[in-house]
Amino acid sequence: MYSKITLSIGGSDSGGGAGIQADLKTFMSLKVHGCSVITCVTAQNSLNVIDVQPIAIKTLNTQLEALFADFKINALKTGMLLNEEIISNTALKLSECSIPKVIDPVMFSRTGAKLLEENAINAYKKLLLPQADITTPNILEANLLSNSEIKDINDIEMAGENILKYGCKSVLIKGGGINNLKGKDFYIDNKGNKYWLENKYIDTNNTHGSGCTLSAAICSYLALGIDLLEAIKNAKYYIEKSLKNSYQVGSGPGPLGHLT
Ligand code: PXL
Repeated sequence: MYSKITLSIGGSDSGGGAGIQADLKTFMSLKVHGCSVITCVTAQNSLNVIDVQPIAIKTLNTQLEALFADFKINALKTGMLLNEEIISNTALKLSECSIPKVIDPVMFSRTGAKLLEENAINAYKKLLLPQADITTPNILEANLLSNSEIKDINDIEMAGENILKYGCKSVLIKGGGINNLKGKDFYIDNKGNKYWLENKYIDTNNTHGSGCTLSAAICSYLALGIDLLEAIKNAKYYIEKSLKNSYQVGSGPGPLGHLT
């Protein structure tokens, strides 16, 4: 128990539903030891993101250096990286370690709140996607990474192929942003495999942090030594259970219930 170590590099959600807070809850629930490197601090509740402040680059780097100097990290994920400078510094540090990397290209929350500066998308394409074992965009993020306007299943498959060209080993496009694709995600990898992965759709408004939780769960299962496709299937089932346990705290969408 807790013999494997995971790392989340991302933003703090003061509301406790997404970001680093969701990741640490996921790590604990899946029985790995979670470390965190904070990239930015959001001031948000269940209704709004009110403010975002980046962490100083020196502080970003010293957090990463402290961890890599001592812990044997088994797998890592990135979440909200906010701007080009944070992406390029993170990418440089990550290029020095060869552990499984889950890149959640956080640009928009599922509800459409903007979480990445516009000029930073190229930095994702050039610096982080080539290092990804898997990247997990939602529909809005897949649109930006593939210059498309996804409307249906065919568009998703095309977008997956285009995102793969940036050098990531695999892509999981989350269908949840499209009405008849809830619970369905498209997986494609650089070995020619393509699958639609489907779970039971859980009808709840309390989905805040579901993207963060999915990538943190994939990261946990990879740290535990499970193969990528199995790790994704396990993570999707974990999301299904956490959505069943989700709850409302403020007057907007509530978080997942991570203890399953
Ligand atoms: O769900 C993406 C996300 C990631 N990181 C932080 C967030 C959010 C969404 O609100 O707040 C810190």
